[in-house]
Amino acid sequence: MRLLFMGPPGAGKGTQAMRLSAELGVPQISTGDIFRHNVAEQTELGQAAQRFMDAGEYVPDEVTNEMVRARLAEEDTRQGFLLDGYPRTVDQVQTLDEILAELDQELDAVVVLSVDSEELIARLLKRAETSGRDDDNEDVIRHRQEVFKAQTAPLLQTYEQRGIVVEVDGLGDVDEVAERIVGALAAAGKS
Ligand code: B4P
Repeated sequence: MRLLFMGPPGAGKGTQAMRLSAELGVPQISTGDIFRHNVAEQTELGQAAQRFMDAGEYVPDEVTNEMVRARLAEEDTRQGFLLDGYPRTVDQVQTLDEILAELDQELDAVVVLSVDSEELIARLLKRAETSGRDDDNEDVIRHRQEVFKAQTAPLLQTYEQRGIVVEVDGLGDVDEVAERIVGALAAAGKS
């Protein structure tokens, strides 16, 4: 199974991708988590990413694409993967297409989680109480929503045209949303 998880910040991508990857036995590849790990370890990649993340901006495509290319070349992705938070720009969509063509692989589905924006902001403000993330403060949270609307939401059309989008209502408790995702994938003949 090769899946993408897309949706605005706070929609539950990371939360749901972690659960589903354990169920399917394929790795979850979260670009946000990889960046945060590198920031914590103060690697060169982390230094390149940090100021963009702190400002709620996307890390430049060339940095992000190179990181994903290297990750998808690893052996554990042969049987499938779940990409969480990538691609987020037109350039990243093109690069992912190239990477998958080189690997002779295709995406099975793009899971899109939809949640209204006030709920998204409330969730991220709640997470801010404990996360310690520099991008979990109200101004940056609102900016991240704008960046998503401008740069990432339009990409959904590309995948819709390919007929692989599975849209799921992300409102409700985590178990409920997880059940909906499994049900929607099955209904689309993707499991
Ligand atoms: P991410 O780590 O992807 O952060 P995010 O969009 O905020 O989503 P996240 O996965 O954390 O939140 P989730 O919706 O699961 O990106 C962070 C930054 O990294 C970006 O701003 C950018 O700078 C950089 N970056 C990452 N990928 C990039 C790329 N491809 N290109 C360029 N830059 C990139 O959950 C949010 C909260 O909601 C959690 O607290 C969770 O517990 C809660 N929640 C989840 N489901 C819920 C539910 N059903 N009910 C209530 N709460 C719920």
